[in-house]
Amino acid sequence: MLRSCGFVAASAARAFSRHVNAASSVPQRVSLAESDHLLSVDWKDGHSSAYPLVWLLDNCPSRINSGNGQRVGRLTRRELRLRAASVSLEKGRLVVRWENGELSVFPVDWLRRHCFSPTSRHAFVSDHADDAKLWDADRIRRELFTCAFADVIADDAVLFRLLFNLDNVGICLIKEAPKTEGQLARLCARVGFVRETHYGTYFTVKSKENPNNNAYTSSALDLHVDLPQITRTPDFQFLHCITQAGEGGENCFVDGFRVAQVLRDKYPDDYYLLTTTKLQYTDRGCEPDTGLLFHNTTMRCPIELASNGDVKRVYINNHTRSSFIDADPKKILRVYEAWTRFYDLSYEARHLFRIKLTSGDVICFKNSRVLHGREAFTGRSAIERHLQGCYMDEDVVRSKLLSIRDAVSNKQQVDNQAAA
Ligand code: OGA
Ligand code: NM2
Ligand code: ZN
Repeated sequence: MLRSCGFVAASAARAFSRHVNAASSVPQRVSLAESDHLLSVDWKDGHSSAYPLVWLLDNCPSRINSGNGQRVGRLTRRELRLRAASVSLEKGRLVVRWENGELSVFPVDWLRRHCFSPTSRHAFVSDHADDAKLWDADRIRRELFTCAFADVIADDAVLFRLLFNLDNVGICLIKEAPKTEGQLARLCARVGFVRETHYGTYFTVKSKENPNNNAYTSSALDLHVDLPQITRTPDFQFLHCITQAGEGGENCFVDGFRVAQVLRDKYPDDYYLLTTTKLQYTDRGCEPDTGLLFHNTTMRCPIELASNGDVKRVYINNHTRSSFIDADPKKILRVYEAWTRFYDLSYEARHLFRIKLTSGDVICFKNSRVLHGREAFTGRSAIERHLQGCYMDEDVVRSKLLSIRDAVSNKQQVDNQAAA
């Protein structure tokens, strides 16, 4: 039996749901601030929340289809300034009687979860791997979430922890999968569905004749993310090792967000260049199995920032980077310096996590954040080494996470009580 560990182990489910403790969802006082069209709630833990009246009316449970959670109808202009005739706390619920006679009843824990305070809003919108979960080689060697394939297939709690770590840490290892093609399909069916690309729903990574991609040779692959040359670059990648090379074929992984952070702190000018200069990525060829011709090209910054300045994605791939650089010729040398600096930092031993997959391993990683590479393989290995790969979108992964979160968390609480 494989012992699974990780950044977030037994308490993953609990930690994942934004924590609202008992005292925080007990309201002590509600009041109206008519002039601001606000309703205030003072909570037992000392926190106060202000809710816009128009927002309460918009979110009145009677205006939401309780079966599917979707909003029915929409606010009219006349309703925007509708006043509340009275507000009260009744049986642990907030009751608003509106001037037009309508009544809205809100569960108080729902209100607390939807508080407009900056921290609460941040928790809603933040899509960034928080700094605490960035990793270097030592940390990921110690804490890589590892589990058995059969457990992922059979047990929602293991699947939850796998996906949680995948989403938040960016890399996980599944061991002991059967050593045949088709296992990724079983894994992906557990999560949702696969992201297809022109390389096929599932692609075979082998040394091939007339390779239409450097991945399909026995040469080394520089650290990269897959497919920055298509606009919707896949979010997650799964590689199932069916046969490993005797000699060579090791993989390496780097937390691209961590490297971007170091670059920002130590070489801000390089960071500025990589976050503002658009490079071209191109992929042109034909898929032998289907005869499908493809020609994709993008222009994008190697480090993509969110509107709040957080790193959102990295698009680093020296194999598919093509010729065009959208910059003044006098600046081009500096762009190459910055690009090279990102690679040099990535290849530093402190950042580089090396692992030789063995037959039956499935390595899962966030293609938007984690760079991967491989060493060359030779001799008989050049014929034998065989991986199967596929991609998945973040919506699919997050959807599964949220769908099983409550059940996993409830079951864990019941198990904990039974064990106590
Ligand atoms: C790829 C790739 C890694 C490997 O196919 O894009 O990075 O180990 N392969 O062959
Ligand atoms: N493969 C493995 O972006 C790339 O070209 C990486 C993708 C061929 C699907 C390789
Ligand atoms: Zn790759």
